[in-house]
Amino acid sequence: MAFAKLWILIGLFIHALEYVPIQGQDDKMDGEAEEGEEECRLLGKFNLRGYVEAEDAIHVIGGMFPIHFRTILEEDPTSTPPMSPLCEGFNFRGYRWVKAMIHAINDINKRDDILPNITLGYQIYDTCYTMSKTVENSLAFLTGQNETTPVFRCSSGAPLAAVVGAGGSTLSIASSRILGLYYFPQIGYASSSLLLSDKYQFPTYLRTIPSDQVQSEGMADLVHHFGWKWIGTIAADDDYGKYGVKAFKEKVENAYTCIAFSETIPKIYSRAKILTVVETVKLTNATVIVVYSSDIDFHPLMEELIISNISAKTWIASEAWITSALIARPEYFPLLGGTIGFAIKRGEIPGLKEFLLDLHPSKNPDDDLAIEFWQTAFNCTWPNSNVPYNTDNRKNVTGHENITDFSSDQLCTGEENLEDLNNTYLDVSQLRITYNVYKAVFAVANALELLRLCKESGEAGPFEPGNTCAGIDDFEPWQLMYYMKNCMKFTVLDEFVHIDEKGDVYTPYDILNWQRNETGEINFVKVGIFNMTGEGNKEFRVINESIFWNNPSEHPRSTC
Ligand code: TCR
Repeated sequence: MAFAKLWILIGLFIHALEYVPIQGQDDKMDGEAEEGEEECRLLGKFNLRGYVEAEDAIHVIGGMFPIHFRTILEEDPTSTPPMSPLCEGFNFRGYRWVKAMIHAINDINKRDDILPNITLGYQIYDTCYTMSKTVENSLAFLTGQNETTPVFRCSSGAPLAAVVGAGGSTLSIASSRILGLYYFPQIGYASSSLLLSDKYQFPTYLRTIPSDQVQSEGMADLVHHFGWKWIGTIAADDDYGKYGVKAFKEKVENAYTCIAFSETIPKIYSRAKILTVVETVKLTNATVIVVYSSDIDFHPLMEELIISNISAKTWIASEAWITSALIARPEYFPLLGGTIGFAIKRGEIPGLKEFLLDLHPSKNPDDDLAIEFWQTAFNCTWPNSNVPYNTDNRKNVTGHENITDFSSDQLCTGEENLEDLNNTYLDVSQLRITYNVYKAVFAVANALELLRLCKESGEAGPFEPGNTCAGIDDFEPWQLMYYMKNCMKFTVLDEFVHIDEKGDVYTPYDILNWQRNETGEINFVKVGIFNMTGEGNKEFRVINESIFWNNPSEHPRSTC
């Protein structure tokens, strides 16, 4: 036990030393030779870099994912140089998204009908679900880390083609403001805020998830369909929650339908603020409540709602929590049973399950994420590893002021079996955002392929002067952006994908309802669909009889 802890402490120490400050250019200006200059150095520890064995040109696709839930909040030091914060709280779902990106890249590399003889690599950063890390990551992508002026490639010389990410809308907005300055292509897989459709502000942002304009319209149609008149709203305090609810209100309010209350869930945990939301929910006579939030932000409120024994409400879920394993727990069913919500299109990714299972810490001793995954999943400590295990530094949440170290006394044996794990990482039954990640990688590959074919075809190209083409080994980000903006029609896994000139897609939503099966688990039962096209044509269908209601009066009457 003591032994295991010692390793963890040493690990933490090494961890701190390994940080390469972004302000570290001063040294460089003095003309000092940089150690490992040829190598792409990465900020922080939990970053991935992969170059698949390459004979020809390598193009790198950047990625940003929430592999951890948060950074460790610390007082700003004023007597020491600023350091990038450490992250904690391993996010199995985010890690699955990372794996889906790598799997997509491997699939493209295996094919010879797309980018033949060109090998794609990846450079993936952990956003830790925070703004500061995301901004840091975006700068690292642009500067290749060591230089102040963007070079669009890491210092190994491999060109960075585009960035996939960055998870939540607020993070994508922050990174897109930086990447957009240099006309650097970015494609999101989960950021659905309507703000991102504004091409004046975000000229180089595209996405594989529909804008929340569509979802909010669907929610309003749902409310009108059931004739509910008195609706409460709860939003996460970010660009997803706030703008999602704003659009919903604009669409739902009419002579018959009114908003009973509008609450926000704080971004930084505050029990006092959460309790005011609970109080509002308790006192309101609205029986229908819309929650626009990610599961991560909604969870602390959920915990308090459960304690206060609120029941007989119908919850309308936004896409980010409707199928979340963090929220869809049997113990929450008394409160949340009967929830109705919108889920983006589901997909199957051949070979993903096998790829997810193909993970073992002993495969690569430098793969810190694999070690952290193993330790967290199996509640053990990997022998001789430096990887900190599941520490929780949050203040107030756990009631502890100090670092809580949950390191396990148990050493991992390596014999633990992934297939025994009942964990969201391996659950491939609801691939929605994961599927979007896969599509996003293909969108980039498709643009690269068009850029490559331009020269090959010998025909006139789109670039001035002289209608030229760009070369696949030597192009500027804005040239790739030309293809990402104008030519985003392609097929992935037999699905036709069209990303329009605003960077938006229109894919249908499933309307899901939470019901319990015989074994007490929650099933997401499809009770309808909502589909809207770019031209505003829409289709809304709900099968009333197949819905399970939480209210004693079955189909609730939410009246004033
Ligand atoms: N858009 C949210 C983030 C988000 C998400 C999710 C996060 C969505 N769906 C699923 C985790 C899991 C939808 C945003 O911020 O735009």
